[in-house]
Amino acid sequence: MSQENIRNFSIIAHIDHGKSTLADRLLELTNTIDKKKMMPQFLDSMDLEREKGITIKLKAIRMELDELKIENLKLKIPSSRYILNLVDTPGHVDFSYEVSRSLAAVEGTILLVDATQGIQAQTLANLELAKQQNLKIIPVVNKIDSPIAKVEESVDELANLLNIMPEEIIKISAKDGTNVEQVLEAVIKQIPAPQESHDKPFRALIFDSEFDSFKGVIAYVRVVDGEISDREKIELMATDTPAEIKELGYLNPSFSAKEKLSAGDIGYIATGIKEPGKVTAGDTIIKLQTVATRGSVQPLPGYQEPKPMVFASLYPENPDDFDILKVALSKLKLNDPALVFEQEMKEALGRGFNCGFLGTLHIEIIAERLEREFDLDLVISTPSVVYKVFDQKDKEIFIYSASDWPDQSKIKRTEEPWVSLEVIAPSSQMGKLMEILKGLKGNYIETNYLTPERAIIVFETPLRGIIANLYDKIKTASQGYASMNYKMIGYRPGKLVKMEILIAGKKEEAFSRIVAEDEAYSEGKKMVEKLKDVLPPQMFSVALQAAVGGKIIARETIKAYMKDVAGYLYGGDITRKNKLRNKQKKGKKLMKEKGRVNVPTKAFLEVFRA
Ligand SMILES: Nc1nc2c(ncn2[C@@H]2O[C@H](COP(=O)(O)OP(=O)(O)OP(=O)(O)O)[C@@H](O)[C@H]2O)c(=O)[nH]1
Ligand SMILES: [Mg+2]
Repeated sequence: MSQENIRNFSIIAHIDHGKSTLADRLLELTNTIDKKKMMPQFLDSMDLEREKGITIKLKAIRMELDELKIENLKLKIPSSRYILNLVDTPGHVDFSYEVSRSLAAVEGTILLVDATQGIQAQTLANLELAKQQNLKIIPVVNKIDSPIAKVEESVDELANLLNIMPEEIIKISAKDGTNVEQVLEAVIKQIPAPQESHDKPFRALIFDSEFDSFKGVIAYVRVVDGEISDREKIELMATDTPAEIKELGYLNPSFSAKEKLSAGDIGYIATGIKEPGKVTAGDTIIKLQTVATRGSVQPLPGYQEPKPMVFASLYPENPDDFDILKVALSKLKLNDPALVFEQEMKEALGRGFNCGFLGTLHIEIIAERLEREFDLDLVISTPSVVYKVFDQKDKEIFIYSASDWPDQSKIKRTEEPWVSLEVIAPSSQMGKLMEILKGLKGNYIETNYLTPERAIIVFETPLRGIIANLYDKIKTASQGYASMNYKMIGYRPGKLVKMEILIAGKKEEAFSRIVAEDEAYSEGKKMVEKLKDVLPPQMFSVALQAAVGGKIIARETIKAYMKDVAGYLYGGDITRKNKLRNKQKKGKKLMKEKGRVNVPTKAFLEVFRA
């Protein structure tokens, strides 16, 4: 097929504005998925995505339109065959790197705004990303079927933002399908076809990848120039890795093997490479070069490295699982290149990794994926930003994890990262939100108005306060109508101390966190109360304490409980019951001696979410 008839596009929006639901309707209109297999948010294929009701991963899928479908749908476009490559993207801010990688693979994007919500923080942030790529933008207002939709208001807001006429905005219901044909028409009419470049040497951009134990690393690619067949040898430019293609083809939605991929196509290449670290998002795949051709093909621009905002340490609960965790992280990184990790060693915890994430939801998702996909039980430290500590000689040290915090006597002064925070909200909710923002101890900067009804509050504040669940607080206070975004602005002085948690008298390093000196007492109290809630009942009573510089500042106790392990063995064999009870007694004694309380991964996640 000629490149003229290919359209590559993504759907971008704030979280929950209906991207995946619109994708469903497009898949249906183009008969891409068998009706029997169709289900809501079809492209959210990960269990975690379905459970949480959010998209986590970008997802590419190829759709086809032919003359017959065009006639049946009465589409006002030239009758022909078209290939439509759609990339669905996540809306949550923690997964914005997925969005930026998707945008580099396409020529245009649908910008969706939920009419019940209006423009939100990630509408603006993702629009900015699309503009940087010079993409054609198709503005669409969704959820017009909803009784609480403010359709005309949302249309005006969006027209204002894009500086276009309101008539240019398509009004749809992705849920019931109203006007979705118009979106399809706009994609074909307005989004430019990929530029003709068949004759150039083959170059493909890796925008995503995953590990397959049989086919090795599978790279998801956008072919930029030339073409490649399924029997050819390739090389990955960044890591200088040669490979022999095992298979290539399209995604619709499973792997559909083909003989070749050509310029303009979006598809996959199974590389056979077994070392996950050799394949990186943003790298360029070219044909294996000869001595004569080496150096003649230039790499594609690739991606800007994502900047991790929060750091947390991950340790396997069972130290023997360290190697499994190591492999798991590198396999996961293929599928989530925003994750960064570095090996570390802690006295109390053994060998583990200090990992960088884009936000706390990102940590939660990675932890859950490690548990589910690799069957690992983890110990996760409380997430932290990167602090700067100056020693008595005023030498600066970067601190990535609370457990590296020096003894207070060695510290001359401390600094922490600040961000510029933007909260977008209906003007009527400004009061409530200002209350929350004031609690952050930052500086109010200004309020700007998108429209008379919708304002953007700008605040400067320590990043520390944002990762402590500001997102949820803002959502709750505004019944979901406000949203936020933030940018790093640099380091500023702050009086910080390390707070430690003792469980049954023993320091649990993973719960240590850095807090502002004047908040240590309230933070400590909050933390032991939360721990009391989330720790599973123990067989002996357990003291929970918070301490700063060795001084206890808060305390709670979990009362002992007696579990009858033999209770379920009703009737019959009394000797078996006694045996079990004796075993329990022994276990209890052992645990008491060790003074260890088993803290499940879920409890770590619950505590840092508090
Ligand atoms: N009433 C109504 N609800 C809709 C419409 N489109 C989507 N929804 C609902 O909005 C919610 C979010 O839809 P999704 O399609 O998952 O939104 P998304 O933008 O893909 O969300 P993320 O990928 O997590 O950012 C779901 O409950 C949908 O059923 C619509 O046109 N009308
Ligand atoms: Mg989605």
